Amino acid sequence: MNQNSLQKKLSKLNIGNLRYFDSIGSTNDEALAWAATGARDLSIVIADEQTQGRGRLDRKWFTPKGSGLAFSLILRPHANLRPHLSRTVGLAALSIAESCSGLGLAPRIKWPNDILLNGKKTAGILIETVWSGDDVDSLVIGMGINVHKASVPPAEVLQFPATSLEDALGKEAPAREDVLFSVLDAFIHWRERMATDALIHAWEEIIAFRGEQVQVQAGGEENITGELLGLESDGSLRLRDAHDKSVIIRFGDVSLRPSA
Ligand code: BT5
Repeated sequence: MNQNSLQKKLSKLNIGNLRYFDSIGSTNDEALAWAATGARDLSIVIADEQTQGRGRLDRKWFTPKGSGLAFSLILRPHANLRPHLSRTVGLAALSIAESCSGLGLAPRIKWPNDILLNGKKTAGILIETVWSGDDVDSLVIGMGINVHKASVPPAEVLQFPATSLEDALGKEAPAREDVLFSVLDAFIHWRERMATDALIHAWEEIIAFRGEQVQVQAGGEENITGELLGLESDGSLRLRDAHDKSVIIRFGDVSLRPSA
């Protein structure tokens, strides 16, 4: 993977500019700085290795050399998409999921930002915002995808089991450039439909643990528990609690509720 091979591979897609790094701290940091100085819509920062890759809440994201995909996409939302920006994580998750489906795999989206294969995390998404006063100037959508086996961190550093495309396929994974192409292709397709119900339906259709009892760590002291019903039109999660009441959750980490 290098600047030339990537540019050639992506030349058929309507993207902005591309910056490739052999090694970087975090592609999101580079993309945030670039967005703040006027990067074009759909510009991409991509790296072979990240030394300070980040997840949400400053958790670590591992991207060892030569094995995974780590990139950040800069989104400059048109006025018509601004009311729907809370759907961005679904747009990104669906794009990765569709790329996995295209390989014959059966992905699930663990709300809000994890893509699972065989119940294990294969990809994560981190969205950060560049503000202009009170308005969103641009969004940076960081995506980390485990492609080859070597991209999967050791089990002892993880709270949730992880896998790679190669593990899930049980054979050699496609080249990382090819995976990137199919994710971006799906992203461009779904961005056109970001304001439609179709996006929410497609996202909800592959949501993990639907109809099951889950617990959500949403930042408070107590976990929220209930049956996972589906999504609201803004992408929030809807549960039914033990008192048969609907509970709407905007941020958190979902897991299956351990049986008593
Ligand atoms: C995420 O956060 O899953 C968001 C990951 C986003 C990574 C991309 S890579 C390109 C861009 N540049 C960045 O610096 N970041 C973005 P969260 O849901 O908070 O999950 C983080 C947790 O996932 C960690 O605490 C680990 O337990 C686990 N983890 C770390 N690396 C992993 C990997 N390669 N595969 C699976 N799980 C991993």
